[in-house]
Parts: sequence; structure tokens; C-alpha cells
Amino acid sequence: MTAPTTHTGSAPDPDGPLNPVDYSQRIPNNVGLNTDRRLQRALEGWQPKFMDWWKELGPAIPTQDVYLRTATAVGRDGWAHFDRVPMEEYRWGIFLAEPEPDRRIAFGQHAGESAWQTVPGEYRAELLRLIVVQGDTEPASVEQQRHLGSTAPSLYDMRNLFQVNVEEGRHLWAMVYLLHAYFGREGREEAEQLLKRHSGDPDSPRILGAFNEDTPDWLTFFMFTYFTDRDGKYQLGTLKESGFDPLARTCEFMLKEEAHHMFVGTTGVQRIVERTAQIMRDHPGDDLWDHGAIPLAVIQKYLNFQFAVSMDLFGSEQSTNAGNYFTSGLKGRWGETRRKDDHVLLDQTREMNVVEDGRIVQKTVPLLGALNLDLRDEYVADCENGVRRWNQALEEAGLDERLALPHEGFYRQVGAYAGHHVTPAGEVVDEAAWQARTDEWLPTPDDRSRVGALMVPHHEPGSFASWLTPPPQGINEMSVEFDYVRF
Ligand code: BYC
Ligand code: FE
Ligand code: FE
Repeated sequence: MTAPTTHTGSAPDPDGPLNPVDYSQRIPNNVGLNTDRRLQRALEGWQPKFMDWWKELGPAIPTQDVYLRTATAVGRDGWAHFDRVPMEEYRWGIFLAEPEPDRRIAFGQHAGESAWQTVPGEYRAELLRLIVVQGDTEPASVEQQRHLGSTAPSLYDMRNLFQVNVEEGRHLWAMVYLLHAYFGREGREEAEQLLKRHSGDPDSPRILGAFNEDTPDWLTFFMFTYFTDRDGKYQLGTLKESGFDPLARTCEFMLKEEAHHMFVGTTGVQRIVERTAQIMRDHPGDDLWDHGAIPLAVIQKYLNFQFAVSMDLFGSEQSTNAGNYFTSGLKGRWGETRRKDDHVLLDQTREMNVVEDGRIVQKTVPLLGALNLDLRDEYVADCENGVRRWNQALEEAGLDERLALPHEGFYRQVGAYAGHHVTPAGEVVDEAAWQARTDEWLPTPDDRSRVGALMVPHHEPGSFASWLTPPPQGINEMSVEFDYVRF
């Protein structure tokens, strides 16, 4: 059995066998928590605070139980178990992916050295910051989504919302474990703060912009899980490459859960577009709202907004932080080990867009300083896939209209485009032109209230709201009509 490392304790044997997931403990885990009393006590001290937070700021609608997935193993074959669970009895736990024997750091100045099993002293502050930023987003999204249950378009969708919520809660546990196990008193203090900052709180907001926005309706929720959870996928993908092995293994397992969040977003938007396409085909020229569906132009505006705030999550295109994280071996690139270059990147350059004299022009910059952009490019390419899929629904309905990602510079608050006005088509315009046309590009108060008016609860098994199609199949081979949530 490997013992977890504490800041004082000894490093686990990275080649040792993986602990099975132990559900007999107060905190389910596969890190041998019961062999480190101090750490166990510290985490058991944090657990009731987490539960208080969940009760206060987790899902607001009271439920009896929910058909949820719980992790039971971290291996390749079969890792999850589905059952009805009262949500406050969900077993949030600490699960790390299996260790890779003799794992080496794959990039930066330490490339080739053994991966770290303890925190390298010289990078302690940077590592702590990365973990805190990651940890902060997880409970933030739960807070943002807490009122959605009461307007769920079906029990199937409500269950998916709650699945995402409990797993984001578990992702918070994942980061809190790292803070407690490896960062001593400072880590414990940061773990407390993760429950004290709140989404949208004017005095103590969440760290990153997108996590302080409202998620008032399900169109926003599906766009959020498509675009913003996908930022999570990409950021976790870079932390999975980290030379700090416990972080890498934690993120690897989180990515496994994240796949379902992507699924919820992709299929959620898809089902909305399908319903819209049906009405457009069968009732050409009609007002979509009159049919209880969402006009394509409004879907596009919500897409524009969520894409832009999610692009901001990648930080500035040019970031010395990002270069330092890479060189230090803390945060790699997406698919680092599959890339065919020297993994050090000292002399390489790339092109990036900047706004100069009211025009978008390219300039050549050192690659190492542009790694946020490198990751963002991977993200954008992935985002295009969903849009293609949604457009297929429009094509199959025989329609000419299409959805599109807006230009990368549209409505940006962070990086090279901040302070400029760029249209979805990629034209730089002045303040007056921007003000005159934003209503075409971003959701207006009227759009939001009309979408809001469609958000009426469908809480009977098999019943679905008018503005989206039912899914082709249920969860875990259950039927679409199954009572996924009971009250
Ligand atoms: N809002 O050098 P720069 C997820 C700050 S989502 C506000 O460009 P860097 C999830 C920045 O902190 C994934 N502030 O930044 C999804 C810095 O501040 P200081 C979350 C921002 O460090 C859905 C300054 O601006 N994980 O998991 O290169 C549901 C200069 O910036 C923003 C991570 O993000 C912003 N958007 O890159 C649930 C991974 N952007 O130092 C969960 C960990 C930047 O001047 N984080 N700033 O005070 C990181 O890797 C990096 O911190 C960032 C920023 C990529 C976020
Ligand atoms: Fe997450
Ligand atoms: Fe997620």
C-alpha cells in the first residue's frame, strides 16, 4: 500500500500498486488516506464545511433521490456505478488515476527527470496558484447552476445537471486533497477560501471572469457545459502533463468525468437546434417563439456570448506566466507527449493576431510566450466540431441557415483584443458602430426574458419541454421516461 505524501511525510512509491477505491472510509479514496492520520483528520475537518457549502449553495430544489453515477474504480474497464442516491449522501471522494511506472517529466528544463512526488520548493508558489485557480472554478459552477433544477426541461436533463454538479463538487475535493496533502498550513487556508469566495459575490468573487456570470436558463447552461466545461477539459489536459505527479494523476481522472459534461453540452444544444429546425421546416416564416421554440438568431447570440467569455479563460495570448509554467515543468501543452518537437521551445516562434491602427494584423512572437494561445487554438478547433454537428441538424431539415463560432476577437475582455470592438465576422469597428449593433450579436434583455419564459418545469417522467427534442436514449441504458429524479 502506498501512503499519501504530506508536506512532512514520505513520498509514495510511484511504482507501487494502486489502492482500490475504499468506500468504507468517511472520505472514499484510493490514496490510502487511513494510513496518514494527520491528513485524514484535516480532510475530515474540511468535510462538514463542504457539506454546509453544498446545502447552502448547491442545488436549490429539494429532491428525495437522483439516479447518479459514482466512481468505483479508476482503471480502464468499468469505473462507475449507477444508483438512486439522496444527493446530500453522495460519496464525494479522492480518486487519482493509476500511477505510471517510472514516469518522467516530458517538457521544459527538467525534461527527462523523474516526475516529482513532492512539491519542488522553487515552484511551490506557482503550483499552489495553479491548483487554487483550478479549484476555484469547480464550486463556482455549482453556485452558478444552483437554481436550474426548478426549471428543468425534463427529469432526464435535471439528472444530468445534478450529475455535473456532484462531479464539480468532487473536482473541488480533488484540488482540496492536493492542497491539504502537499501545501501544509497555507494549503489548508486556501482550501477554506475555496468555500468563501462565491460566484458573483461583489466582495469576494470567484477568480476567473466566466465563473461570475449568471446561468439563469438552460440555454445558457448547455452553452456553458459545451464551451466553458470544454475550457476545463483543455486546462485539465495541460495539468495532466504536469511534472508534479499527484496533480497529473488527479487531473487524468477528472478528465474521465469531464467527458459526460461535454456530452451534456453538445447534445443539449443539439436538441434545441433540432426542435428549432423542425419548426422552421414545418412552419416556414412563423415566429419561433409562438411555437415554444428558440429562434436560431437567439441561439447564435447565446453561443457568441459563451464562446467569448470562455476564450477569456485562456488568459492573455502572450503570457510570461504560461511560459514559466511550461519551462518549470508545471503545465504542459495539450497532447504534450504526442508532439514532435524538442519540448523545450526556446528558439521557436509562431504567428499571432494583434489589433493595430484599427486592423487585425499578424505578428511573429516567441512560441514559449504564446502557450495560452497554443492551447486556445486546440480548444477552438474542438469547438468547431460541435458547431458542425449542430449545423447538420439544420442541413437535414433542408434549411440554409447555419450557426458559426464568432471571430476570436469578438467581445473579449482579456488579451490582445481587449479594449477593441470586433464583430463576430472579425471586423474591427468603432464604439458607435459597436453600440449600434450589439443587439444583433449578444443576448438582449428581451431575448433573455423570452428564453426565461420558456423555462417552465417538466418534472413528470417522460415529459419534455417544447423547446428541445427528447434525447434518443436514456442514461446507463435506462429509458428516456425513467424517473431519474424523485421528489
Ligand atoms: N478572468 O498571464 P495571464 C474548469 C489574470 S475551467 C480574470 O494571461 P495566465 C471548469 C491572471 O490570473 C478551467 N482574470 O494569465 C469549467 C493574471 O493575474 P495576475 C480552470 C484573469 O496565468 C466548467 C493576469 O490576468 N482551470 O475547470 O497565463 C465548470 C495575467 O494573465 C483571467 C485553469 O484555468 C480571466 N478570465 O493564464 C467547472 C487552469 N485570465 O497574476 C470547472 C489553471 C487571466 O496578474 N489556471 N487572468 O494577478 C491557469 O493555467 C492560468 O491561471 C490561466 C491564466 C490560464 C487561467
Ligand atoms: Fe470540473
Ligand atoms: Fe466539468
